[in-house]
Amino acid sequence: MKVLILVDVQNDFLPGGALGVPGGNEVVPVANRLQPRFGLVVATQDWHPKGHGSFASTRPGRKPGELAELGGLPQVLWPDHCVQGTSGAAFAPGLDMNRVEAILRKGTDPAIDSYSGFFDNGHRKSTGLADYLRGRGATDLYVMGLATDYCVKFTALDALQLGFRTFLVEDGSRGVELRPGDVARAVDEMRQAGVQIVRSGDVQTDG
Ligand code: VGL
Ligand code: ZN
Repeated sequence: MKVLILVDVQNDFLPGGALGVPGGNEVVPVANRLQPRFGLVVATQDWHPKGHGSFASTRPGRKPGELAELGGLPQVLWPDHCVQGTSGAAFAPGLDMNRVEAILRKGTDPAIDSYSGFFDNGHRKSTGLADYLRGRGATDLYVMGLATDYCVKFTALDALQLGFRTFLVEDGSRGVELRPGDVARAVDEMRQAGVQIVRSGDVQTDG
């Protein structure tokens, strides 16, 4: 069975948002168009407590974009974003949520970040998403959303490692591009690992 995973299509990742991704709004119509072609649609939601350890604001003198450490791992510092219960953490306006059967919230532990929908960045705790998907008979996972160079990439790489046939919907994803070329490098990394890079127009209806 084919599953569509919508990664972090949230207000704070839209242009003008706290962690605005260029062109981030453009993934919404792609997500809406694709959903009817899938047997199951799930969404991840970046969902940080106030004062999350990834926020530059928690470290005097440090700025967003700088590199630091969190939970013993290298950590990019971000602007405050996707704080639980705020409008910035809400799903993008116009994103059809009616067919979304499960919403997986991540990044809730202040002491470690969680880019992937499957594990925290240290692969210490599972979110339970893989077991849920297996229970539903998932075989092929199509990953798209925000941001290509962070949460989309790590979700796709984990999916592959977990044994799912994994696809990146490239035109349904946009990246932060902290450094120029980050998106192209992320796509290359996924391709080299075995993720199949596809366009939304080429995705066939399931079954
Ligand atoms: C993300 C940075 C921080 C993402 C989430 O959704 O790609 N990026 N938190
Ligand atoms: Zn985050």
